[in-house]
Amino acid sequence: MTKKPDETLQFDRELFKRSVRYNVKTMFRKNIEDASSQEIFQAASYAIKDVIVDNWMRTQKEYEKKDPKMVYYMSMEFLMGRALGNNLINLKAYKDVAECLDELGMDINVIEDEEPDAALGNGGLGRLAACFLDSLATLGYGAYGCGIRYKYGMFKQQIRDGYQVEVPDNWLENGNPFELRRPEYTKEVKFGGYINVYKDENGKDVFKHEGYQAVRAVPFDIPIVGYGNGIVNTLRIWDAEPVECFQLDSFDKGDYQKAVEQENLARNIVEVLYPNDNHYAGKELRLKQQYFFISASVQEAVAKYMRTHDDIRNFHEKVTFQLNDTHPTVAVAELMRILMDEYGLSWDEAWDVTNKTCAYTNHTIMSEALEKWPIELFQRMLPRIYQIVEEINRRFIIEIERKYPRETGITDEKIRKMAIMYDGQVKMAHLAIVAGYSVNGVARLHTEILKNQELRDFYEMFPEKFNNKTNGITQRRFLLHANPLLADWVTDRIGDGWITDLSKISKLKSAADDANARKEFMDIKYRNKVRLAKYIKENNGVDVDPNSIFDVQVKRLHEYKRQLLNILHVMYLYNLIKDNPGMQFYPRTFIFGAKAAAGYKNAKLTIKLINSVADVINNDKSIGGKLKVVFIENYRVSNAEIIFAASDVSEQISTASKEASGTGNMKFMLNGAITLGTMDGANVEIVEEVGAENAVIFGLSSDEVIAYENNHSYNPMEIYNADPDIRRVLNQLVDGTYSPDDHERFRTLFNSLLNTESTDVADRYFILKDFRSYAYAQKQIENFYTDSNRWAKAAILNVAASGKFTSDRTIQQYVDEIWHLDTVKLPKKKQ
Ligand code: 26W
Repeated sequence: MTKKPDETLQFDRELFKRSVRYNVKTMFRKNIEDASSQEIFQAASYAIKDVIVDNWMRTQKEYEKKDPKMVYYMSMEFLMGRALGNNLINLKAYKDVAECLDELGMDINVIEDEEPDAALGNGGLGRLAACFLDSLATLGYGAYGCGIRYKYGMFKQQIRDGYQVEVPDNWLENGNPFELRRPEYTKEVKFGGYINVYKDENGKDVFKHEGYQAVRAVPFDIPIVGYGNGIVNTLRIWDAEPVECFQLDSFDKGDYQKAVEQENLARNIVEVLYPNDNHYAGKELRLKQQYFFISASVQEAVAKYMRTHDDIRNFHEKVTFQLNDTHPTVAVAELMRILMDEYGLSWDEAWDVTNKTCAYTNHTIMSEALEKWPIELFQRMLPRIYQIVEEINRRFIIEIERKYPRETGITDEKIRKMAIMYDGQVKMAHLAIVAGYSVNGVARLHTEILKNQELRDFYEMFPEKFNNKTNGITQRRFLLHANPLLADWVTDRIGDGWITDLSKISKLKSAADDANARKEFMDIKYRNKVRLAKYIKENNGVDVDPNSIFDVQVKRLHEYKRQLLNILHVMYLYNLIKDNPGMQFYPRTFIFGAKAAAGYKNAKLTIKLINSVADVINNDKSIGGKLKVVFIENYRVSNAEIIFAASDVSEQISTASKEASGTGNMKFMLNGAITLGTMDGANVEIVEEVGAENAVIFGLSSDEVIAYENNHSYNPMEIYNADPDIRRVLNQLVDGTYSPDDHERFRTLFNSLLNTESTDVADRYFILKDFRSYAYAQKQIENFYTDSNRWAKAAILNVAASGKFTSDRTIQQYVDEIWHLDTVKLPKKKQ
C-alpha cells in the first residue's frame, strides 16, 4: 500500500459534496439547487464540523493519555469573527472546498458572507484572545478558552444621518453550526445569601452558604482548529439557565418569589456583552457575569483535574489560569473557596496552589478602565468570596507592614496605595497582582510604564512577578485568509513555511530590491484596493479611487486613539486645497471605521464630525476628487480582513503612553501598509524591526507626555493663539462649516480641546500639541508615496519585518516564561 503524505489532512471532496447535499435535504427538505446561500452555509458548516469532530475527539483522547499541563485562558471577551473560512484554512481545505462549492454552483465568498461574526468582544483584548487560541492549537498546546455565551454580542453599528445608531446583534438567530451544547458539564453558581459558620466533628470551621439564589451554567464548546496538525482545542462559553423550572402547584409564596427571581437572574446574566472599551462602568450585572463564568470554569477545571488525579495540592502542576485583564480576577478567590471549603485545604495550602496557578495580563494604563467594585456590592452579591478577599487583604497588609516597618514613615502611604480593599472599594488589579505568580504588560514600552509608573509600588515589592509579552496576531487569519493574493505571492517567492513560522517571512527582504517584485506587489495592493472600493461603493454608496492613497484608521473610537486629530488634519488639508487650487496634491482617501461605546458622548460626536466632513468634502466638485473621506459602517473582524489588505497607510496615532500595545498596527504591517504613528505601544517595536526609514513617526514621546501630565504645564490655548491654521480649523468646528443647520453641534469637541467653559483638563490627549508634527508627517507620507519605487520597497520591507508580530511567538514566550506547558503531537491516524 502506498503511503499518503499525511492522512489527517486528506480532504475527501466527494464525501464533502455528498454531505452538503445530504444536509440540505435533511435540514431544509430541499435539493441543493433550491437552497439559499444561508442554507448552503449551514449545510457546508455541518459537513466541515463532521471532519473537525473526528480530530477533536482524537485530540482530547491524546490529552487524556499524555496528561499535559494545560492553560485555561479566562476572558470576558473572545472576538472570534467568522469560523467557516478560518476552519477551512486551518484544515488546509480552503481551496478544495472553494472548488467543490464552485462545482455545486456556488461562490465560497458568498457562502462565507452568510455567517455572522461571533462578536463576543469589544476590540483589542477580545481579538487577542482569539488569536491566542489559534496559536495555541497550531503550536500543539492543550488549552481551554473560558468565556461567556452572550446572547447579544457587540452591537451592530448603523450610521443614520451621520450619527451612530446601535442595533442589537442577534448572532445566534440562525443557530451556530460549530457549537456543541454540553449539558453533562453543567455547574451551579450561587449569588447572594449569607454564610453560616459552624464546627464539624473535628472542630474545624465549616462555611455554609444559605439563602442564596442559584443559576445553572451550561457550557457550549466551540472547536479551535490548529493549522495542519489535526489538533482541535476547545473554547468553552457558558450559557445560563434557571435552576429549576416552575412547578406551579407545589410551592408556597416564598418559593414562588424565589423561583421568579432565579428565572430572571438566569435570563439576564448572559444577555449582552458590555460594549465599553477601556471604561469601567461599575454595573452590578457585570460583576455577576464575571463570577458566573469564573465560578463555572474554575469548578470544571478542578473537577476535571480530580477525575484523573488524587491530590489537589498538585493542581498547579497540570493547570494554569491566565487572567485576561482584571475582568476574571474573582478566579483567585473562587479557587481558594473550592480548595478550602470543598477539598478541606488549609489557608496556607490553598494560597500556595492559587499563587502558583494564577497569572494576570494588564492591557491598559487608562485609569478610567480600572475595576474597583464597591465593597458593599461585593459583600452582598458574593458573601463567601468577600470573606476570602478580606482575608487575603488582611494578610497582605501585614506583609506591607513587614516590608515597610513603621520607622520608615511610609507604612500608611503604602497601605493606602496598595491595599486590595480600601476606601470602600475592592481593587481588582491589586488582587490579581498579589494572588498570582506573574504580571505582564503587552508591549515593551507598556511593561516599562507599568513597572516605573502605574504599578511601581507593586514592582518594588514583587519584582520577580513582572514580565513583558509583546502582543501578536495570527497570520493564518490576517494574511492567509484575509489577503489570498499577497499570501500566494509570498508563498511563490519563499515557500509556505511562513504560515507556521512567521520569522521565515524575512526571506522576502530581497524582493524589496527587485523591480519586478515591486511591481507585482503594487499590483496586488491595487487589486485589493479595488476590492475595498467595491465594498465601500456597495455599503456606503461612495466612489473612491483605487489610485489614491488609502490612509486608514480602524479601531474602537476613543479620545486617546485620537481619531479627532486625524479628522482635524483632513479639515486642514481641505482648507489648503481650497486656498491653493493649483497646488500639487497626491489624491488621498481617508478611511475610518470605529464603534463608539453607546454612552460615550465625545466619541459619538466624533463619528458625526467625520461623517459631516465627509459630506462636505466628498460633494465638493471644485477639488476634483483629490480628497475623499469614508466612514465604514459596522467595523468588525470580517470587514477588517478586507480593509487591512487594501491599506497603504496605517494610522497609529494614539497619545504616547496610552495605547498599551495595539494589534491593528501589526495587521496593517503584515499586509504591507506603512505605519504613520507615535512612539507608543508596539509601534516602538514595529519601528525597531522595520527601521525608522520605513515608517513615519511623529509627536511627543511617552516621557514627554507623562512629564506634561505631572507638571500640568501644557496649555493648548497658547497653540490656538499662535497658529492661524490650527485656529481656523478649530473655529470651523463652531462656525457652521460642517454643521450649517446647527453651529453649536460640535461645541463640546471644541471645548474639549480648549476648555473655555469648564474646569476639566483642556486637550487631555495633546492633539494641538502634536498637530504640526502630524501634519508634517502626513506631508512626508505624500512625498514618500509619490516616489513609488521607494514606497513599494518600504511596503515590502514592512511585510518582511513583521515576523516578530505573530501570536505564535507571543504564545511561545508565554509557554517558556510563564506557563511551562507540554507540547502534544497527535499520532498518525489509523486507516
Ligand atoms: C472594565 C471595562 C474595560 C473593558 C475593556 C476595561 C478595559 C478593557 C480592555 C482592557 C480594553 C482593551 O481592549 N485594551 C487593549 O488590549 C489590546 C490587547 O492587549 C491592546 O493591544 C490595546 O492597546 C489595548 O487598548
